[in-house]
Amino acid sequence: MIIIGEKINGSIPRVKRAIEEKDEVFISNLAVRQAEAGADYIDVCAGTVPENEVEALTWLIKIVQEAVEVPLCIDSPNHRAIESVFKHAKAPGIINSVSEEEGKGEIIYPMIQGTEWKVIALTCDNSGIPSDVQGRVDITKKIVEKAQGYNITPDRIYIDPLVMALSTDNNSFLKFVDTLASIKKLYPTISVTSGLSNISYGMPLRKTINQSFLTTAVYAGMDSAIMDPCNKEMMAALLATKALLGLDKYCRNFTNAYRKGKIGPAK
Ligand code: THG
Repeated sequence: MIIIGEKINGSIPRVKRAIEEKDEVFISNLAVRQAEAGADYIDVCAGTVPENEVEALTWLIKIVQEAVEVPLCIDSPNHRAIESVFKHAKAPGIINSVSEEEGKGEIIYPMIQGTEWKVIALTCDNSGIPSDVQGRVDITKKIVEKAQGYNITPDRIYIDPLVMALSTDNNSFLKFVDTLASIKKLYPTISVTSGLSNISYGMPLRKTINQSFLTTAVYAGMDSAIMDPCNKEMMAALLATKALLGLDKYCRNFTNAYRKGKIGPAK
């Protein structure tokens, strides 16, 4: 299970302020805490500031790399911004994200061709996000074919099937699981990832729903999540699920995480 730590995101008010005030200590603490909690990648997202997104992302990348060895996940809806900051990354990480929207792949894929960078690909195109399973599978095929043209193999691709809110589509999760199964049948070495919070939009007890989404999606074969690794209850649920699935010999990982205080009930 690959954990992408989500906490350095300019859409979170406290992080937005830290970016505006160039608060290095605050950002570097977020990086260290997520690395210690078990993040495999540290997501960096400047958030809602298109005018100075490149400047903000460049600064975030610098601070995170000074603080931790964990590789970056460079998060922007703007492929031109990703292209501008890419040179500042010292080690291969993940580009978040590409999609079948016009022109994106043509910038992102050549940039990571011949490197060890991985890429998150969203199942959307210029017409938006298909609500049905087949539409998402069709976009995945186009993504894999286009990436193949730049020698980027499926094992470097994380598909994000963009789970919809359960409150607006009651079959949202079931469609996610179907999409995941179809994609993996077609491309056994591909990975599937997702953010956890879209599923619970518009509902009460969002964290409970997010946690149920995480554990059932892992059972269904999800390989990665963009999540808060410092949320000890969420991490406990994740490690418990791995143990239940026979992926934790003698439950050692679970027990050690508990002893080290990394997992536990909500405080
Ligand atoms: N897919 C991809 N990238 C993404 C998303 C996705 N990037 C952005 C977003 N979705 C994932 N990132 C966040 C970051 C923060 C929060 C939610 C999603 C958030 N954080 C709360 C906070 O820090 O205050 C609380 C988190 C918690 O305790 O669990 O809400 O879907 N490819």
